Amino acid sequence: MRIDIVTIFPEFFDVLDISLLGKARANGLIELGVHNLRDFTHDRHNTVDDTPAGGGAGMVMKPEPWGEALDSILDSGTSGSDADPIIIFPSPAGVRFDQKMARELADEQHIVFGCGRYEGIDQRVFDEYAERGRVRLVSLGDYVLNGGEVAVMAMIEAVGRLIPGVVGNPESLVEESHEDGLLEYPSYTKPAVWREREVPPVLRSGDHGAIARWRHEQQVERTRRVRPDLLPPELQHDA
Ligand code: JEK
Repeated sequence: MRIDIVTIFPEFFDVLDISLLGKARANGLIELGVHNLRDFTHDRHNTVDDTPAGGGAGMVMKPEPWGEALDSILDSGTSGSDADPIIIFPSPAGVRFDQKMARELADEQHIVFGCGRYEGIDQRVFDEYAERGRVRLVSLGDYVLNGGEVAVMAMIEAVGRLIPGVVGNPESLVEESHEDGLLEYPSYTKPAVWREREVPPVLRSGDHGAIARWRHEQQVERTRRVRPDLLPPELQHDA
C-alpha cells in the first residue's frame, strides 16, 4: 500500500518511523510520502489561508496550494501502474470512521490523506477531486480537533495493523475477524493473586468451553453496561 499525506505539519508524522509501521515500511509493505502544503505556494510568505467568503471567524485554507499538491501526487509517482487512489479528508463534518471503514481502506492500493487546519479547506477542493475520483470526508469522532493530523495518525494505525505482515501477531487479527461487534472481555495474566485480587478461577480451570462461555457473558454484560447501542437485537432485553 502507498500512503500520501498533505499537511502544513509534516514533522507531525515523524513518529510513524518508530511506531508499528516502521517495520512495515522497512519491509516495503507500506510506502509513505509526507508532503508540506507550503511547498506548493508561490508567494514570499507561503500563504495557505485566507479570510472566509461571506464573513465569519477564523481562516479557511486556500484552494490553489491544495490543487497543486494533490495534482502532483495524483499524476506523478506511481502514475498509471496503481489503481485510482482514494482521497480522504478528515473533517468534523465527515462520516464516522469505524472498524468497517478501516477494513475497507486496508484493501486499497493508494490512500491520499489531506490534513486541513484553521476552519477547514475551501469546499471547491472537495468538489474538484470528487468529480475526478473517490473523495471521502471522514470524522474520527464527535468532538472538535484543531486539524486533520491526529485523525490521520489514528486512521493509519487502524488501517496499518490490518495489512498482513504489519501486525506482530496475526492470531490476534484472526480473533478480531470473528468478533461479533461486542466489547471485548476482560483480560488477566499472572500472578494468580495480586494485592488480594484473584484471576477469575474459571480462567485457570482448563475447561475451554466454560472459559469461552464466561468470556461471552462478560462481553454481553460489559456491552449492555457501557455501549447498549452496540447490542444486537436478540441480546436486548431490559434490566
Ligand atoms: C479536520 C480543521 C479544525 C475546528 C468549526 C464549526 C462545529 C466545528 C474545523 N473528529 C474530528 N474533529 N475535528 C476534526 C477535524 C478538525 C479540523 C480539520 C478535522 C481541519 N479543523 C476545525 C473548528 C471548526 N466547526 C461547527 C464543528 C472546523 C475531526 C476529524 N477527522
